[in-house]
Amino acid sequence: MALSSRYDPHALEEKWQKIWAEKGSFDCEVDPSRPKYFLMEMFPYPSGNIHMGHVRNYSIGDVMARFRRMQGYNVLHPIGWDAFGLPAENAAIKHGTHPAKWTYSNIDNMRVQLQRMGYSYDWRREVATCRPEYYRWEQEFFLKCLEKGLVYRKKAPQNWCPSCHTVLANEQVVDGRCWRCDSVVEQKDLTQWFFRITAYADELLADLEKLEKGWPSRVLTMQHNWIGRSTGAEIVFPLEGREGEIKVFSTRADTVFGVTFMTLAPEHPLVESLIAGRENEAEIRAFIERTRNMDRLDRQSETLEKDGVFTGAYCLNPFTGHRIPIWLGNFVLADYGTGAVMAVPAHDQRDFDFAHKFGIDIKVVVSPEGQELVPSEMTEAFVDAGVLVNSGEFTGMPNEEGRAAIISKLEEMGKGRATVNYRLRDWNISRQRYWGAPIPVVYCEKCGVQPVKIEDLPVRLPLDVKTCEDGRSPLPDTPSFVETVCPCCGGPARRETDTMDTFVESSWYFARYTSARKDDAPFDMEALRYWMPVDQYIGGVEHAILHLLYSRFFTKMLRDFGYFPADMDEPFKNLLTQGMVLLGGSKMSKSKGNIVDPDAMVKKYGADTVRLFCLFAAPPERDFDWSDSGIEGSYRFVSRVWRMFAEMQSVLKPVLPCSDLTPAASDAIRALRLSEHATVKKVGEDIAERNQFNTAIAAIMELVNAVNQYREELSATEEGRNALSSAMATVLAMLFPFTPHMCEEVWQELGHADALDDVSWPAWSEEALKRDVVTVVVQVNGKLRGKVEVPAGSSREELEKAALAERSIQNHIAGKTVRKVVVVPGKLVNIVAG
Ligand code: ANZ
Ligand code: ZN
Repeated sequence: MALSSRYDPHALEEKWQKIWAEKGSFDCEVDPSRPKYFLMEMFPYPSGNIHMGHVRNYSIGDVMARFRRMQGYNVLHPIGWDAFGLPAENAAIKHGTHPAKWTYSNIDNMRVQLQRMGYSYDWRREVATCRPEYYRWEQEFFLKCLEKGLVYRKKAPQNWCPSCHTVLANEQVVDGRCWRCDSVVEQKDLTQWFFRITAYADELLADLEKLEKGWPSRVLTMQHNWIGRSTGAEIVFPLEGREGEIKVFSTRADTVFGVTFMTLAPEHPLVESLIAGRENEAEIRAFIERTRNMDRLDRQSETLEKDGVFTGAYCLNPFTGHRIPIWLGNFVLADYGTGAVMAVPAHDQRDFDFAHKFGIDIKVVVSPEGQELVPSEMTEAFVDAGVLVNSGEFTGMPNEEGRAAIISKLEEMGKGRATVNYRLRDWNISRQRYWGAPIPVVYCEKCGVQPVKIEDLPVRLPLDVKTCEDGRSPLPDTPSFVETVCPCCGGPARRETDTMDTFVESSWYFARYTSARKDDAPFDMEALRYWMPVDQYIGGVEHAILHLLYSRFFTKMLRDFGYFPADMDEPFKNLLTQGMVLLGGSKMSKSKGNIVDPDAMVKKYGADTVRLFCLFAAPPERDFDWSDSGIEGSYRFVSRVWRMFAEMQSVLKPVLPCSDLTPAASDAIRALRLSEHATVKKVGEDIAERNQFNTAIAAIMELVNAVNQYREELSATEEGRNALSSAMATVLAMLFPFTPHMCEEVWQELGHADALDDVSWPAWSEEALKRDVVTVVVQVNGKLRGKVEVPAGSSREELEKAALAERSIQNHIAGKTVRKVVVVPGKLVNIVAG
């Protein structure tokens, strides 16, 4: 058969997709005799259609997966569906259908779309998190957590989204707004379930070090700051004239002699008893109301207008016994440290601003070396290091040293201790919505909160409910779900009707891929040992904190429960965060109407071209603008390669890539072979070491040009035809991860018995990369001053560099300025210097 001269992607793409599926080309099994490579992209939310962001994400992943497979790795490349969640519920309500129906039909549609892209997934491992076979295990993990005290119930002010009718984790509040719908988030007192992620704060922080080689540094920084470990001391201030004390957390125990007031968060538990019966009680209460309704982030902001009110009560400095007025302040967070701050206006800018506004004393206790600070002349707090002054027995010490001494003394006095604080909060996982995994507990009037028995899992989410117009969960009004019996006393009990945050499902799905169909346990230990950790994870940087932190937490927790191997500390060895696909410089979105539909593009150009363009347009981490001329260009390139094969088919033999290694008979053969091997080396390194798919493609394009350049000359001889055949086979092999369908078709048409799918990544040879050496003379101002040996064919830049680096030449130009360098390639370099 002959290749038709016109490239027509559609029939051939479908043909190869079918062949791969029938062959099970991408199915994999545990095989200890082979090295493994576990590669995955963040799984999609089944919104209904794939968008260009997905296509880019999965195309990057597919190139890496196919490349590793060609390198001989046993590759696990799975896909699944992040299928629970609010958007499904909202969309189903809007379209008058059931979230389950909506979700499953979207999955069916998107599965076809992904298959049409030719991605090399092991579809047998597909997971959908809304299936009871999946979330059953999550309920088991929850029960395990309950047993170990790693999940607990707590009543606390929560972020409440009035439009989504549910609480949000702190991570889901962005600039005071709901991450989903952008509504302003309110504070509401609710009893909720929390995962004790803070129990792992130290390990989550320390293990970031293990990820330094494989994760982008900005993601590591974000996680670092999110955990926010800070070392300091807890210091006790007794109340004046009554029982009780105020504990503060301070990173600056060295400034304890400079405390001139105390600031409590309005939510602090002592507040009620401090203000009851004061003459300005009403004013104080108004302030409390005002502040409680403020956004949490605003309260932390540096530019916040400081506000506060004096309670009328006093506490005592543990060292001096001085009376310290107790204020309430809007900048003190209730849930950080102890919710109380010892205020040192001389050395903390917020306290300084506050003291100024309310006319409170300023007392200097740290002084810059050899200088005296006068409070009335200070325009801002002095926050640098210095020497302690006005600090009793500690006066004269450098402040850092003084801090340690003061903490020791506090411990001795029983008035404090060294402590560590974290910015990280426990993870609230209760959601007051329907479309999620039920939390497996029941409430019994006699026995209280009772875990569902493990053998009674899964607690199935009932599907025969009608979702409410306003988004309220129908579960509390579904007696068949709610009414149950207590696992402890057998009496009547009510089920928990909150469901779990969907981030719980995505915190362990990667591991489930290793044993997706196992039904008697969540994971197969042998499979976990072989496949984990994920060697390469690819997804959007918007998940830098939430999903990645939760997944790291789950990995450590499941390890400690014995579900994961004892040495499995981190789930994702390498992380690539891909940029966005924009249109006209802005994010594609339905509401803006600037969507490029992948289906339409595939219909027009074929999947290979779409894949190629997504990878060629930019390095993967950068955003890029979708452009019609760009995808046209990619289509032209694929067509050109096709046409070249069609035209050269009669001279090409079905040989393997990099197979022509007989002594070169001509310069042209040598040059083409050099190009071929150098390209293999570069492309391999670009993909494996640098994730630079765009430059890899550019290098392949250059090799195609080189073939074109020598094609006529080499077609004339047997040796020449061997060289051409090898170079063209190499082009196909290297393009295969990018445009697999076209490459398979051509490969087959060239007469190969084996599919390209079974061919190894080409191996370049050192021998072929050797270039002949030529001698070039070097002149300085027209006089012969030396010679350099350089590889034949060196560029002007290479020659200039070699000439200037030559010892004898350096002597001649020492002390002079090089004004110009004239290069005659292969012959001469003249340096003009004076
Ligand atoms: C006295 C002091 C003097 C402080 C000084 C700082 C400078 P990081 O590093 O973020 O941990 N603080 C403690 N709890 C707080 C809360 N709930 N809301 C607002 N601020 C709080 O910051 C710790 C410092 O933040 C603590 O050290 C405390 O002020 C304040 F010259 O104590 B410091
Ligand atoms: Zn009971």
